[in-house]
Amino acid sequence: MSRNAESTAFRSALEVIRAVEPRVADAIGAELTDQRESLKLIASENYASPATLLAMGNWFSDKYAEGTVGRRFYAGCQNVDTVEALAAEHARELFGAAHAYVQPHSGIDANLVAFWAVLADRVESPALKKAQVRQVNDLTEADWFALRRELGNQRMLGMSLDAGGHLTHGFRPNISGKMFDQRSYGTDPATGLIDYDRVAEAAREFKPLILVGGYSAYPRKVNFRILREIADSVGATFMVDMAHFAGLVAGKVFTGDFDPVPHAHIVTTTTHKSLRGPRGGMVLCQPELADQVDRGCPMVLGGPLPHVMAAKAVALAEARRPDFADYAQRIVDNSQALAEGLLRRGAKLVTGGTDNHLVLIDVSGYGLTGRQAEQALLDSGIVTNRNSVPQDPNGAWYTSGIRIGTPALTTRGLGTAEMDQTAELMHTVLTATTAGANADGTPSKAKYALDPALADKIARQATDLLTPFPLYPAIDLA
Ligand code: DSN
Repeated sequence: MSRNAESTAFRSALEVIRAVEPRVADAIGAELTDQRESLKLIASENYASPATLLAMGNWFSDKYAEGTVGRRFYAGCQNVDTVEALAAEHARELFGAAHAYVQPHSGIDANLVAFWAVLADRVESPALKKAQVRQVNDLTEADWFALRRELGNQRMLGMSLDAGGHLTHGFRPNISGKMFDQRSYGTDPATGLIDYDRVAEAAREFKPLILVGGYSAYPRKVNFRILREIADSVGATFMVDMAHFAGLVAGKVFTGDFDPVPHAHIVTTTTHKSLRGPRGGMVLCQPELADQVDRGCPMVLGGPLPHVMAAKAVALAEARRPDFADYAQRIVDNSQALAEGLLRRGAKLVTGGTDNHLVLIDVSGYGLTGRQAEQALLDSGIVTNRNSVPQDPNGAWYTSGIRIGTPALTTRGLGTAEMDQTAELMHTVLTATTAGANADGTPSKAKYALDPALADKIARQATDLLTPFPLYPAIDLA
């Protein structure tokens, strides 16, 4: 394929769009410029390949395909069957999973599918059994009442939000926190690490139906063998949400006890973070949960997105190539180099470092809230996001942390030397930023002061750092 093919494809697409609504074409072009120019350190973002992006922009988007491969509620799904089956096959092979379901539109959707599957599999209910075999019309009012009471009174144990857990693991701003009676396990206040004895103790006391492993802001490996043993000891189903680190599992950086797939009954993920695919979700599971998982649509999901499943198939095929393992290892090398660069300059890091793709800086060490730090860094061309730290005194809105990650910059080709320079830029901004005050003189958690000339200088240095590593080098829209 000529390098020109990518430019031609995207230029032509924009020309077609521009003829209808030029402002959309302009926004798409502007987004490429912004992404090219900013130092993207958001731990959950990446850059999908041109092939993955192009697989989404076509007439697969026009097709309804409720149901699953070979068992659809619509006619004419033979080509959707092809891409869905391919994506599932690549997923099973890549992760060594017994079953893969590639329809979820996002990580939240994937988790909802998993919750449904576990409830349906585990909750003993004659009414549910009737509903499963589609004798829905035979259900009495008393059956419906029993069904709602039984499904709605189950327990979930997951990692606490401020220790790095995710909203969908039973927290109130998400439906999971309203569906389940939830309790969480935190981390050891001294080390910031998961204390598996405490998890076991909480499981013994609480007896959850589902034990959830996985995180969105924990900078360390998790021992899934131990969590499975804990789940087994209390009869819980063990679910892992590997959305953040799926790329590290795919690239065999996390193996053995640290690979969730052989240990969990059910694993959920997004496809767009370290896995570097299109925006979407996926569920992997043991054979006994497969039937329930495949009911995801229409049980909890809207119609599948065949164009995105096509892109998942492309991205998963890419992740099966040997160079993806090299990419995954470089993500972690870069993350550790970034952590070391920050530590050497005096930053305070949750757990004192990292062994995955992310680093969590406790910016209270700079006298700032997460919100002040996030904005000051953004002013300086460095895109990060604020995040709670364990026992965060500033809550989930202002926070005391900045979460950074290396999947995106690693895709661009930056290496450990550039990570050290990134640490220098971040430390310079954070040191030069001061917390502001409210009109009445009380300390503000949002206002801050940073010399605009310094912010501009850092932004220029960030752009210079990126210049040798062009994003989508083969794409020229000019
Ligand atoms: N929004 C994702 C993240 O940034 O971690 C998870 O939902």
